[in-house]
Amino acid sequence: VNKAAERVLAAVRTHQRFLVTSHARPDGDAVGSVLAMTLILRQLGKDADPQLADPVPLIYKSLPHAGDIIHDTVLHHDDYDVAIVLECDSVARTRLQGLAAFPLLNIDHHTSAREFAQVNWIDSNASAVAEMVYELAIMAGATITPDIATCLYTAVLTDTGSFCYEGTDERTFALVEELVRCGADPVRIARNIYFSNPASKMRLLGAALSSLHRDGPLAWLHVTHDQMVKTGAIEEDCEGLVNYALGISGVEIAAFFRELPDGRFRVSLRSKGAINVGDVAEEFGGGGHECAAGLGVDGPLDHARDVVLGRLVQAPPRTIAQH
Ligand SMILES: [Mn+2]
Repeated sequence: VNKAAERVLAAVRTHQRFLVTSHARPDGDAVGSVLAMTLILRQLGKDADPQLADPVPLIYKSLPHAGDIIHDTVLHHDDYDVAIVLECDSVARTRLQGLAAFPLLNIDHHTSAREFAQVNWIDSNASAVAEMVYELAIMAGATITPDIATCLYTAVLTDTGSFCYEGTDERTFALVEELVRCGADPVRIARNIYFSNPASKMRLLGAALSSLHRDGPLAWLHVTHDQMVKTGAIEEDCEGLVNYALGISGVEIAAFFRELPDGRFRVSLRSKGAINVGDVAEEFGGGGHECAAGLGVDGPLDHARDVVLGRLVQAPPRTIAQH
C-alpha cells in the first residue's frame, strides 16, 4: 500500500473546493496532469479550478477542457479547501501569489522534488506525474473517461520524450495501453503535438542549428534574444531544440542556451545517461531529472557557456540506473 498516495486520497475525500496547479511555463506533463486531476475531482463531485501562471503552449491547446484553465498569477477565489500542486518542486515555481495560504498537496516525480507541502507524494520512478494521477484515480474509484485518458496519455508521451528517455519501461507501456483502451487516440494526439508546430519554431530551429558546436561527448547550441524576435518565436518554440544536439552519435550531454530579454540565459540540459544533469542543474538553482533538466545563468553568452559547459565536463560519470 502506498502510504503517501493514501494520504493524498484521504485529503481529496474530506475536502470540497480544490485549486489544481503546476509550475510556470507548463510542459505536457504539467498541462495534462492538471487537466486530468481537475476532471477526476469533478467526477468525484468536487469543485476544482485548474490554474497556471502562464498560457498553455499551442500544441496542448486542443486538450480536453484546456479552455477551463485560469491563466493568472493572482488567485481568483480565496475559499479553496486545498491546493494540489503537481509536477512542481516549490510554491515559488508555480508563480501563483498567495498559494502558500492554503493547505497544499504535493505530487511530484522530479529528482529535485521537495517535501514543501502538508501532504507530499513523491515518486521519482514515475515516468510522469500523470502516472501518479492515474494511480490516484484508480484508488479513488474514478472512471478513466476518454477526456481524462487523452490528457494523461499526452503527459506520458511528452514527459518520456516519446517513450525514449531513461525510465521508460514496461510499466509505461502498460499504462498507455490502458489509456488507449480508455479512449486516448495516439494518432490524433501525435498529430497535435508533433505535426502542429508554428512556422516560427522551424525558423528558430534553423537559427539554433547554425550555432551547433560539438566537443567530444558534449554538444551545445544557442539562440539570442534578437533571433527570437527576428523569427517571431516565443518561449515555447524553444521546447525540444536541445534534442537536436543530443541526436549526434557519440554525444552524451547536450546544452541549449536561450538568451532572455534581460541578458540572462535559460539553459536546457539533456543526457543520454552517463551524467546526471539534474544534479548539475540544482547546483545552479535549477532542477529536473537525471536525463533532462533546466537552469538559469547570467550572461553574456561566453560566460554562460563557460560556467555551464565547464561544470558538465567535471561532472562525475554515473552508473545508469537499473529499472
Ligand atoms: Mn513531469
